[in-house]
Amino acid sequence: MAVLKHYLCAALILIQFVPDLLAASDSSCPALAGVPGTPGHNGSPGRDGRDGRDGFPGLKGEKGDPGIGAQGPPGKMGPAGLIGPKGEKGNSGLPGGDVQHTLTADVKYLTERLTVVEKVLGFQTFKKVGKKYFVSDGLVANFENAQIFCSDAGAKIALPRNEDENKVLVSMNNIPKSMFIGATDKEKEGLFVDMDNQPLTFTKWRTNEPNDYKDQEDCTVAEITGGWNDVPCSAKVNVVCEL
Ligand code: GN1
Ligand code: CA
Ligand code: CA
Repeated sequence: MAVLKHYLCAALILIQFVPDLLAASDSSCPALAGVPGTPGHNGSPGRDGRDGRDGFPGLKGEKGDPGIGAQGPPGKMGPAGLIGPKGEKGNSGLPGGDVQHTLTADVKYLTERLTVVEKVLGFQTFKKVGKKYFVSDGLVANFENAQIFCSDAGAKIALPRNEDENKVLVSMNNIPKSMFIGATDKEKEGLFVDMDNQPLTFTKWRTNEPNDYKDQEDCTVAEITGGWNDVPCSAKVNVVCEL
């Protein structure tokens, strides 16, 4: 019965807008907390606060998020800085005289080589071996005319100074299968020298040569086999010059 009474009182409280019912049952309900009233209206705003005191900045804010725009163009060049300290002394260069000397020597060498090459290009055939060129216009003549021909061309009659040169020279042989070389024993029989009267530093005499056949052979030929033979200077053979 007491439980039922409690429920009834609770129902009466909920329908408090019926004050008579609430009053009639008030004397017989147990004490219960009242329902809160509705909140009151806000009061009027207070007065503005005082400014903060200088020298006491507020707390630092949080770091902002990175920007999302593209990188801008480089800024203008800054102004020149102060002049720095004096640098160390540089290495000494080549003396001017040495540079001049080297250049002069180079020009001289190149000029000489160009002169040689231009002469070579004036011949019908030529072969190079080392720095030497053997040249020919297909002339067949005696030794005297061979010398004149080569001299007129600004060259010398061919004289191989080593095996390589000898091979290249005889490879230019044609009919009559031999060519004069610049070696004679005109001055002293049996002593062959070059056109500057210097002893030969390379020879390729055939077996039993030089034999001064019939005491009439003071000039020399290189035969197609590569061997050398002394012959009369009046013989007519191929003429090859060297540059
Ligand atoms: C040649 O061809 P012959 O025998 O007359 C040559 C000589 C050689 C000789 C060797 C102009 O004389 O120089 O010593 O063969 N003459 C000529 O047998 O080439
Ligand atoms: Ca001789
Ligand atoms: Ca001979």
